[in-house]
Amino acid sequence: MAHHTRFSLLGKRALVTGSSQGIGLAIAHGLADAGAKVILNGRSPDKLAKAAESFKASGITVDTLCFDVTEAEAITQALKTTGKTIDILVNNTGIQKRSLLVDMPLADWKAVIDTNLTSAFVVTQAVVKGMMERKSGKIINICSLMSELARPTTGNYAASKGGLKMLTKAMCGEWAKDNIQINGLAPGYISTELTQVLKNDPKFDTWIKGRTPANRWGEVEDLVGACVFLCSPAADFVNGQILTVDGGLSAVI
Ligand code: NAP
Ligand code: GCO
Repeated sequence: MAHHTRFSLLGKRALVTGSSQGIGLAIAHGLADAGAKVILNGRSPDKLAKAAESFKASGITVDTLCFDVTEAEAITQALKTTGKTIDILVNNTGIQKRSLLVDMPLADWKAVIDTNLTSAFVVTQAVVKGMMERKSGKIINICSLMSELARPTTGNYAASKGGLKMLTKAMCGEWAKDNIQINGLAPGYISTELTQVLKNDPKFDTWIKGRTPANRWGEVEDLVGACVFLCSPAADFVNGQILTVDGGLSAVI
């Protein structure tokens, strides 16, 4: 296979959940640049329209599907409406509701688990049957450094990302035989709206830059190459793995 086709996504259609901003939007751009037709997702039509505009400079037209990943009916309805084949699914949507476990409202626990973990199960269940019929598919679950390491006030989030790591392996166990590759991408600390509150805290900002061997926050672009690789033919024999992109943070103490 020629090198330029090994990493090509030409002829593939990708749905990236939670791609109206941040990591999801950067991944969507990367998949489009590699040749995929892209469907953006989020809960806000205005944010999705703005995100779609950002592709126009490259002459790329993207589709959008506006649904809340915690609403199973909305997911099924949206995918039925589009009727388009999904070859690549990136389960990217994730939120934080930070507080110590001892005082954490049950609603905050449920919201994070539903958005970060259950949604991957529900959206994937709506997409994978087509992949099984076609004997082909790529699923990327956006895990986290917190699939392995916890930090006080993020117990709900760490549990959701640890669960997503194991769901990735479970999906591999059931669908690798159908030529579907399911892998996780685990970012370290990346500068987005989700972490803005941390970056704005001089103490935390200094700590994380010192704790990360690369001595910097990650940028959303730092994740794109790894995601394109996992979505490409180059990764057809990679399955059930979690690829960590964290500037070395999880490798050293
Ligand atoms: P972000 O900037 O807050 O973006 C989150 C995206 O998810 C937005 O597009 C948001 O759009 C969408 N979203 C939120 N709730 C949704 C829902 N219920 N249904 C559909 N879309 C929803 O966050 P990010 O930093 O890019 O994070 C993206 C993923 O990377 C998450 O899974 C996160 O856990 C993971 N991650 C982030 C970091 C980091 O340091 N930033 C590190 C490791 C892993 P709307 O609000 O318009 O719906
Ligand atoms: C936090 C952060 C982390 C990052 C990321 C690290 O509160 O410590 O939000 O959870 O978002 O998941 O990989």
